[in-house]
Amino acid sequence: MADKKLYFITDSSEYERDEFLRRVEEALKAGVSLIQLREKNKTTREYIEIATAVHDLTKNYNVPLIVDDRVDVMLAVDAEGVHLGAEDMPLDMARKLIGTNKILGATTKTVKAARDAYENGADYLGVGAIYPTTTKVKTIITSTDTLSKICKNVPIPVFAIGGLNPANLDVLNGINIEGVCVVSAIMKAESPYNATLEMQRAISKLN
Ligand code: TZP
Ligand code: MG
Repeated sequence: MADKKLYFITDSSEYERDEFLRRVEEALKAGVSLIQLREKNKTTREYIEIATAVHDLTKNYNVPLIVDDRVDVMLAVDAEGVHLGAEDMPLDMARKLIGTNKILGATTKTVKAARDAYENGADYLGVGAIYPTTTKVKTIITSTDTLSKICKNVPIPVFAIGGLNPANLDVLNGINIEGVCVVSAIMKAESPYNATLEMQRAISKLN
């Protein structure tokens, strides 16, 4: 089976713009498979500005950029996809707006929600939090048992998320995930480049 993917989700809140972009580019250089721009406290104008800058980077590395929460921002910058949760635009409506060529991701925490997301057009799912996380999020822990059941009940790729780092991936062994999403393991690392490589090494050992 192909190596599992590393999906890097950004958080710009602790960094100046240039340092944030430098960190994103380090992760790209080290070879992350996907990037999600996740902004919770920006105006629409600010979100579009940083999305444009990040998209300029991701295009250089041929890495798809997924915009969190905002279909309009994704369309405005012509990013490759959008990621939506239970409080965001309904997936079927988003699919109508973005067309069939864009990537539609969804957060789900139950088998039923996962089935619904798939039926409403999701291309992939994020499932978690697997561990408690310090990244600002309304955290509900999702058991690895639920994660495993979701993988067995939807035919689309499933990514595990939440508190994951190179030292605690063992719980994912034997589960048919497409890959792993991380925020802080890369974003807050002294060297995002080295952290990405470390994470990839750990992921490559999963079976
Ligand atoms: N959704 C579930 S957990 C989470 C999101 C966005 C945050 C994951 O961040 P970290 O820093 O990798 O725990
Ligand atoms: Mg959301």
